Amino acid sequence: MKLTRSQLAVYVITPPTYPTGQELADQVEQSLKGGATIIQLRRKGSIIDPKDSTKTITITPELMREEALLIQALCKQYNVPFLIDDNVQLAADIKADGVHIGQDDMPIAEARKILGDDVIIGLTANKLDDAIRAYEEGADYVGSGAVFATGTKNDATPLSHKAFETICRSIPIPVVAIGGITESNMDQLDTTGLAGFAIISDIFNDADIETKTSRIAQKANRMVLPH
Ligand code: TZP
Ligand code: MG
Repeated sequence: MKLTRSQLAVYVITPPTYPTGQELADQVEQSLKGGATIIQLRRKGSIIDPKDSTKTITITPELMREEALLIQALCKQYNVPFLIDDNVQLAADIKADGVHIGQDDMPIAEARKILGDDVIIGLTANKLDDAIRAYEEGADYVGSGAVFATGTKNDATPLSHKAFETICRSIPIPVVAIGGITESNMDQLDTTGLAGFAIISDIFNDADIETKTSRIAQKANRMVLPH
């Protein structure tokens, strides 16, 4: 099977900030040591230079590819799937395990044609009808949120607990929660039927990424038993 529910439990997404390259890969490795069960490389445009906040570093295709290859090698070592956000062509070129695409990105059918049946395709679906369509069109899992307020994605629309639970219970493919999830609030999603927790800032803002991830993994693994 290309993706099991338990592989989605601790879904770690790279931050839209510094660092880049090897330093980013080192941080991702800390999360893998702590128990990340799947990794998504997510890069958007440019990021702020930590040495000078008035400057930005552009995420060029070359840098993105370099980061993808570094993180892919780590994921192989830790035996967890490696996904790329948005960039279906890069995923195909380097034979990533999967992609995560949004409602405004490439349609699933087109991504499937490029990637083939063995590659994981995850879709963002924040509305019930989008989630049902994602399932019908062949997505392997759905990401839904924002389940809590988040400062990481400006346009993330908040989803009520009930609406999130309804999505989880209405489709046979796994649903991952995203948006504002922390070690302290993740318990609130217990009993929704979710498959996993997708997290950026609570993990990468911590000085000890490995220990933070392992506490999250302990909680997640108690809550997201396959059913
Ligand atoms: N999609 C919906 S909310 C979000 C994304 C990518 C950001 C999640 O980041 P954080 O820091 O875990 O809230
Ligand atoms: Mg996208």
